[in-house]
Amino acid sequence: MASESNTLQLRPKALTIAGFDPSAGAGVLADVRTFVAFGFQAVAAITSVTFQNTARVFGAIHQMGEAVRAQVMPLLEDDGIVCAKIGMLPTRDVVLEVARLFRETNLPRPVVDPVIMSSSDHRLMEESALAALIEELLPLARLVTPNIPEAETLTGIAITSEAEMRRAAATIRELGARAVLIKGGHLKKQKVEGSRQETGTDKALDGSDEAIDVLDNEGKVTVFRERRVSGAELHGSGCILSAAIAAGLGQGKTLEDSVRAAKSFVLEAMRNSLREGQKF
Ligand code: PXL
Repeated sequence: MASESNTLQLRPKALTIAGFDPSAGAGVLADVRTFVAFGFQAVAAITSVTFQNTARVFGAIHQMGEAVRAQVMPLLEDDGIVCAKIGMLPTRDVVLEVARLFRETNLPRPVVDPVIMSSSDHRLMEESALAALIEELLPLARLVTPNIPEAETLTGIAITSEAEMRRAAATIRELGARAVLIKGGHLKKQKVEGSRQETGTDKALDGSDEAIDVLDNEGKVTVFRERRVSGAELHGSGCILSAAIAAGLGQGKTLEDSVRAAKSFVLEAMRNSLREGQKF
């Protein structure tokens, strides 16, 4: 066991810049778990200390942008960071500092998970931070991974169908992102318009039992279809997905293959997850 931890520094590093969730379902702890599972040494900078358990968020104390920058700069002297993801960015100040870090250093282009609300509906990003994220960070991202409510906030498009997911993805690319993955897990109980599946058959789909993710990679669209995992809205699944995609990119996979591998990793995590608030 000791040799395991002693060899960590020989591994390539994956960086997360995200919030701290003490219950470990989401945020930095979920990212670190994911990076380690993909064979990376995880390094991290914390943007906000949140107070929460598996059921809900009680509050948060946000870091200053300067403190986030001060956490990352020494890591750069160590070298070896091959991939990065960005999660919760609570304030405009933090967004601007994080954007500056990626603009002014040779950090790899990050996967950006635009965390706005917790699944228990607690606001994790101040309103004024959103415009800064769009203007300053999206153009620096390799991929941005909004869920449906986040994609609606970013675009102003009400999303109730696969066609609208595609339109929103194109709109977010027009805002400056190179690639967009819209996660359709929140597209519920609406008719999802039939269109060409990866397998090539046209089919009308009921959004309540099929989850659709739309990837628009510089205009090349891939639609991922999955049977919805019953009852499960795994707290932190968005964090795990974006960390796993970053890890895939760090392993040299294409974006499409990284998303595919990340989705099966998250599905496995969901199958093994505890239900919200569950006690042993
Ligand atoms: O799942 C979104 C999320 C991301 N990051 C942190 C969180 C949450 C949700 O609660 O707490 C730190």
